[in-house]
Amino acid sequence: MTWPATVITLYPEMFPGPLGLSLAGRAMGEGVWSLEAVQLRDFATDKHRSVDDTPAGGGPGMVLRADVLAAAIDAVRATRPDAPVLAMTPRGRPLTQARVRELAAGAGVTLLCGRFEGFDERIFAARDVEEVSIGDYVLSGGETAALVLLDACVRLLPGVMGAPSSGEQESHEAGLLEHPHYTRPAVWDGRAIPEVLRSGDHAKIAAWRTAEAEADTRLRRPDLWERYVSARVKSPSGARRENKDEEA
Ligand code: 6GU
Repeated sequence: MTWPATVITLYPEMFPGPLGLSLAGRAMGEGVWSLEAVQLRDFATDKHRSVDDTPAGGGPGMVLRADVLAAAIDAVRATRPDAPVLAMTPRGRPLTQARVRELAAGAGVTLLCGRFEGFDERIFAARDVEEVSIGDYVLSGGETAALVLLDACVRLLPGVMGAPSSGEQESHEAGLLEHPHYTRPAVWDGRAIPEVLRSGDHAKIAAWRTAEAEADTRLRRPDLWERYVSARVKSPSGARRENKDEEA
């Protein structure tokens, strides 16, 4: 079954872009997912095919027209009724690995890419559209954010990642940053690979990796650490390990 992605954009030439290469590109060739870029301008109704207008109340830039956006959304929804519609905007809810997992397990996605100052707010009252941000910085348009979201989803589709289990230990899947990695040579630049990784003791290695992941998360991402610790306290399986943590 193909996971269908549709992107509504003023720059359809930006797609598939990097997603036509590597893992995602191969998966697309195999029919695991599909990508259709739809030109927003095709839904303009006036003779100048305008998609934007000046902001009400004044100010810089231009705003995408709600009527044009609605026509594009309705047209795509007619062919992809089960795919959620997401608008890429720095005003949106921050994208998380949990949401990515849900989207990848669903019926595909329809992504709306903004340019200029943004969308006429009335589109969000008139249509079922989820506003999504990929971080606290401003991009020149939603297209690169759409590529990010699609990359994160596509790699989770069945058969896309080389080893099916390699996703389970990685950063953010368990609410922690992933442990650090090493490979040969055993000594490089006078620096040796941590001895435990050469011990062959798999239980000891697993314990070391968990400890490193926890230490790095606490240091680098106190926000994630806070959530991880409070989730552990609440879950019965984590209660024992939580006591150990309090002693340290
Ligand atoms: Cl989703 N879109 C745009 N235009 N800028 C962003 C963003 C999205 N997320 C962070 N900055």
